[in-house]
Amino acid sequence: MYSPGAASPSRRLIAHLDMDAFYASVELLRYPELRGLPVVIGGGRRHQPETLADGTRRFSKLRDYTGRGVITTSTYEARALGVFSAMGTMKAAQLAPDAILLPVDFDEYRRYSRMFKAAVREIAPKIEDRGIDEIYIDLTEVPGALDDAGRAIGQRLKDAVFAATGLTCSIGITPNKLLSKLGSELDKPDGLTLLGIDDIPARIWPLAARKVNGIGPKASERLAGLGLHTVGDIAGADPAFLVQHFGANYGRWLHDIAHGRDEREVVTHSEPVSISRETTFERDLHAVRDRAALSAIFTDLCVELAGDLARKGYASKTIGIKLRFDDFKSVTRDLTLPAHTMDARTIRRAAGECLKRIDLTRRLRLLGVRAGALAKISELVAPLPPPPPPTDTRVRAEEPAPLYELPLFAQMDS
Ligand code: DCP
Ligand code: MG
Repeated sequence: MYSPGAASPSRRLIAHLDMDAFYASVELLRYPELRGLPVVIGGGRRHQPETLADGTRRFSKLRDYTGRGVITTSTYEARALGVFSAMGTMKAAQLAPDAILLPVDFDEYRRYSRMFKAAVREIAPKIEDRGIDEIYIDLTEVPGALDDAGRAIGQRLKDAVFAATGLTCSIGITPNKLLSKLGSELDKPDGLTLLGIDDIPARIWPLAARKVNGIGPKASERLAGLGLHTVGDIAGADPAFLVQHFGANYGRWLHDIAHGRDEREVVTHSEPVSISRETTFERDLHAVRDRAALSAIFTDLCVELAGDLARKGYASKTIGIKLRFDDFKSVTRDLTLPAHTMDARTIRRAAGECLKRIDLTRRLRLLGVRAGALAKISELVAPLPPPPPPTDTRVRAEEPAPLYELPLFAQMDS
């Protein structure tokens, strides 16, 4: 249940640090000739740049892309053309046909992630890991940090990250996590934004409600329906009105955050129990009659889940699925693998094996895939085994397409 926290702690100084165009910026370190150009990250092995005889490199262009991939991120030059994270690569190709397409290299991004976090930790050890490219940092006890509302320490952190990685980041420094997270976005890229409680009306209230972590698409739509579009609109609403429309917990939370109140601590140790992806179909699907559609959705979920694991730096040993039928009954199955994995194909096979164990006569309304028994990749004793080769040699050169050709119900013995 939401409770705003009892006693207000004494003044805190919290930073939120987020790397700028992270995957793309890491790629630009090895391909500096691409600086200033629209570049998107989202290709596969076949989009690896080629080095020509004269030493120059030949890059893939978005216009040549065919497939079902999505963009992980884009440089700010590509964003100016309308190309953003999570956009289908084919769609991006229509908007920016001349943009350079590079393959995703999670290992390299994780390496840089560790480097920037280590650089920060040397200055301010109280860090909450929020994923591959963002952290919260509690600066309250860093000597001198409070003297100038965090400006000097903020600049020191940015300099240290740049010295360690050659990459820029954006930092928000405020009295709490909520405001810092919003603040770090206000002056991207390469920003340093300091906010106090007095800055809330001018800097926070104009922001769209959905910018707040915790106001998702559904909630922001509901808010908009009530005429509440910005954080300031929420701040001006009667708390009783918010409670009436959103329930006691969420309604009170909305009121508090709109006034910049957030007492959450910076949590230095926390491990997710599981990571999952699920989708509710537009219409109920049948395992046999809608086999092709279901198969593609199933594979998409596994690919997205593998991406989530990679981004968060985890590997999973237990893969599970969740189905909800047209009568709203749900069923789950899971399977423990011989070794940890973050490989989409291995996840897809295991999930397919789980699916075989469910009676599929009813239509389905929801399908989910879950990765449990997680281990930090950086802490695994044995290295991850290489993913198994595609079973069909005909399509071996065409990755990741073969994944989509896996049968709905996996043949584990193949
Ligand atoms: N990412 C992804 N899929 C998404 C969103 C992000 O794979 N839908 C990856 C690529 C990003 C990284 O996570 O580089 C960090 O995400 P951010 O949202 O911080 O985006 P960027 O760092 O790329 O850009 P920004 O400068 O806006 O922070
Ligand atoms: Mg970022």
